[in-house]
Amino acid sequence: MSLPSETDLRALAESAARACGVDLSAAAGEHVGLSPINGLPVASLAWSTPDQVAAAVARAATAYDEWRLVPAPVRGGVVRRFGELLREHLDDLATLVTIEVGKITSEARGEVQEMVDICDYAVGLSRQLFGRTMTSERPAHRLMETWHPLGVVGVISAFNFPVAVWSWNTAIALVCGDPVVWKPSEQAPLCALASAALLSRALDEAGFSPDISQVVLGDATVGLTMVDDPAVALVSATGSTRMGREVGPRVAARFGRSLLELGGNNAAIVAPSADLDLTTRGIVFAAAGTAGQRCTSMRRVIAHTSVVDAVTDRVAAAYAKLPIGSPLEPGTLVGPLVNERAHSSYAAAVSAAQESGGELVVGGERVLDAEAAGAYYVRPTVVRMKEQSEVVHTETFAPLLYVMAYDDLDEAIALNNAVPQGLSSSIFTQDQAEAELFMSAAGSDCGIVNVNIGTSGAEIGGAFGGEKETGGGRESGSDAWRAYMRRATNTVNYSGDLPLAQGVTFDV
Ligand code: UN1
Repeated sequence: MSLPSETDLRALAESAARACGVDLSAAAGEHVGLSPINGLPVASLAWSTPDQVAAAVARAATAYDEWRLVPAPVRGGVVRRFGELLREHLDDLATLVTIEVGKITSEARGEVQEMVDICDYAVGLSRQLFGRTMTSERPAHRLMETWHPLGVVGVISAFNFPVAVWSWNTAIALVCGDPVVWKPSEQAPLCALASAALLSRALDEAGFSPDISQVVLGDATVGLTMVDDPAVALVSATGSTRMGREVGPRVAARFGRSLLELGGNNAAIVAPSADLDLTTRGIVFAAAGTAGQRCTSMRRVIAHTSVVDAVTDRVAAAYAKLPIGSPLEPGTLVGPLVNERAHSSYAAAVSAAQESGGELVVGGERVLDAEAAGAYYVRPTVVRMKEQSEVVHTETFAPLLYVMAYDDLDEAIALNNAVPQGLSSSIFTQDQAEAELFMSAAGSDCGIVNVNIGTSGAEIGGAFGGEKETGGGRESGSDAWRAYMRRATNTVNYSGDLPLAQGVTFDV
């Protein structure tokens, strides 16, 4: 299978970006982005200076003064138009996702579909930003809460979902009345400029300020400028636990709000009653899909001793047949790792696993390096572990799956929960009591707990996020919108008298 040339990829990227309305000459600069597909340059763009970041935040703060007063359903109208533009440009954006981060076409299209879906969700939400009314302890009093816009939202997103994660934050933030400043991954500036160009168009058509949605490009220093800016009310950051350890305390130090979506180390328990066909398919998509580069990717299988050999054999057989190669080719299921660093971490983890007693079952090697020395394709890998050693406690962002055995379910749940991360988890079982136990307070400690599906591929309707070193934030559906608003508790007295709460008397 041949990899595309630099000229071909550049031309494809430029035409997709232009179709979305990006002015490439205005964005040009000295920072060269490489496509993971062939390891070659795809675009050279200018990065924002700290002053430009501060200016963008200041403009967003000014825009907030007006945007917060626009009725929420009218704000929803802008998001609805954005969703229409995304539908129209779904293939353009998906092409950019494939070129800049290496996702296979189906997954890249799925990512843009997720943007469309969150827009639909946010439009409905724009008429449902409601608070509660509580019973007051005093006569002729009303106690209620009102939700108001919060302020400027700073979004820091990662390479692996270069557009969807921004859209979850942005669609919700916009209907909540908050302008957004986005610092995308350095790996995916064209994806960001193209998505933001579509949103700018929707804002412009409705006569709203372009400052309601802005993009600042650059590395961590650009993100940290936003993190430290007191005008940024909420910092929503997706990335490594290391990044979150830096961002969380800095935002907290200025009493800002943060929403952190950090590492995962997601396991599936395979019980004796599991349907092994379904289980195998679930494991292979979750562990090898997206070349193991989702924060929800499956990294561990904890299988009952009665089925562990069968599961390992089936997964290994499926892995041996997985088509690896250019994500632009229709049949490919496994694209490249994002860069050389990702490959080094993968190679180091494979060695460490073997050194700690692991047996390499399938994979472990780099492929297509003869064709493109700067592109990092690996064969999805399974290592059978005797125990959950240190390397298994670490998130390696690659298609590397550890398989372990268990005897009783409590032991399996303890293994599931023994890692520092707490994002996603699943159990494959036909036994309802086991499924219920796994979802109960005595079960998985993760933010996502699934039954008979893998760990990845969450729908937008639920709250997305996890516990412990995953950071605790929740984005997307359910009541995650509340993080983007501030709550006011209102007590209204229509009694004509002044009874005090808690029966206090204070006669003057
Ligand atoms: C991520 O990897 O950062 O559940 C987000 C999923 C996707 C989102 C993953 N909907 O796999």
